[in-house]
Amino acid sequence: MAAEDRNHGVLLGKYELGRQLGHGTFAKVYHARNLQTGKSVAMKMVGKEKVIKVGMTDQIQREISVMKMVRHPNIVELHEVMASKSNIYFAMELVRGGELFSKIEKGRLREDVARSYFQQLISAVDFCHSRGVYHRDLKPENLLLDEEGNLKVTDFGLSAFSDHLRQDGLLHTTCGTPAYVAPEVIGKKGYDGAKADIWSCGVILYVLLAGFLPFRDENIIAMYKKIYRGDFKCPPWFSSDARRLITKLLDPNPNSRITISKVMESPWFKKAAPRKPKFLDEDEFANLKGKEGESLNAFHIISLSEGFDLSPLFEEKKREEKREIRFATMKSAGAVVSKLEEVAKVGKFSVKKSKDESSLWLQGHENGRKGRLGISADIFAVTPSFLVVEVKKSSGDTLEYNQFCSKELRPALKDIVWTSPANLA
Ligand code: ISQ
Repeated sequence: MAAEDRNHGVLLGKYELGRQLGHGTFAKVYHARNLQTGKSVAMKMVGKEKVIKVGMTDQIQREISVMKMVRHPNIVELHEVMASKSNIYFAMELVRGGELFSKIEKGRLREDVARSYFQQLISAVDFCHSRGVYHRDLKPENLLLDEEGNLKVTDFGLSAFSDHLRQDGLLHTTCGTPAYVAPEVIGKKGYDGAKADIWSCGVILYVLLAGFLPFRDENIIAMYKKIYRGDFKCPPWFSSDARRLITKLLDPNPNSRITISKVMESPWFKKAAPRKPKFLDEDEFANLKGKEGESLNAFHIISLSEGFDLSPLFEEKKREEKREIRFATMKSAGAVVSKLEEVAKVGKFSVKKSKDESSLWLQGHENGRKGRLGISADIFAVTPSFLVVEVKKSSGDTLEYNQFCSKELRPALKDIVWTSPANLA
């Protein structure tokens, strides 16, 4: 960091600089705090002398100004760009979940998980391309995760400061390989930024699904040759839809390479996400337990749930008093949803689901004593394989609700309710 830009650790009179978050060959990223707003940012610093691509083209300048104006949930926001005599500074949204690729270090991703990240990546890329902004250097380091696990692409429109192509005409990459770079980008001055981004998305998708790169060779020249020829093989675990899509993305001819809109229409991309249960956050844990301040673990939840003690399911007296059914299950969220849908069909209820399918609303078709009966069900994941389901009356008559519970719901739930081994003994 150039000393003249700082005064008592305060950058350009505005940002208090903190620890370094990361660095590439040409850029360093620091944690920084805006002293006027108190907000934390990620401050990317690029030494001017290192940016050999001097005389930024109008195109790049325009792209940077576009990036300062746009917002997208999967794009790291660019708050402002500043410059001193020797450095350029980019104040960006701080993303706290680390790099996506740290997940792959632990092994390849399941196809549905990879799809979710790829859909977010394509959404970000499509958004920028539609505004005339290209990345040109999509690679693992540019794919971050926020605290909720959402993908955030960084450095869109900042290709003038990217590591791979400099004015000396040589290819520079952070890890010394051109692994993510489209064949037409290597050694060529003019190329279509949109097409190059789509290629890189193809490499990224391959890596997510395989856990390794599509073009691998210890010899860098041999690797270039593979990239030029589009010479790769899909591992046997790739589905045929995934293979088809990757083959279209990794087409070495940019003119015949698939377009973003066609990617979005592809069967692999469009496949619906599996049903995802809610994970309990701290407040929900506290609410479920009903006692603030007391720590709650899986055993508390189990003991709270009716699954632990099946008597509420069968004892007439308790059943009538209770308006809420809570049970534990080791079945998948999908199996719970299917079971509830089945019960709804028998009881002539219509069903609405939240987008993530962790909540269901059942509504009776007929007007009862107090209007239509409404029932809500929420699925919570205590662990990925251990769920707690809460079923409650949301509208209508309690007696009608209790009758529905005893005649239809409870008998149907018997198949999926988890019973503690202690209860079975
Ligand atoms: C935002 N948050 C954390 C790290 C980052 C690295 C590079 C660019 C933006 C970032």
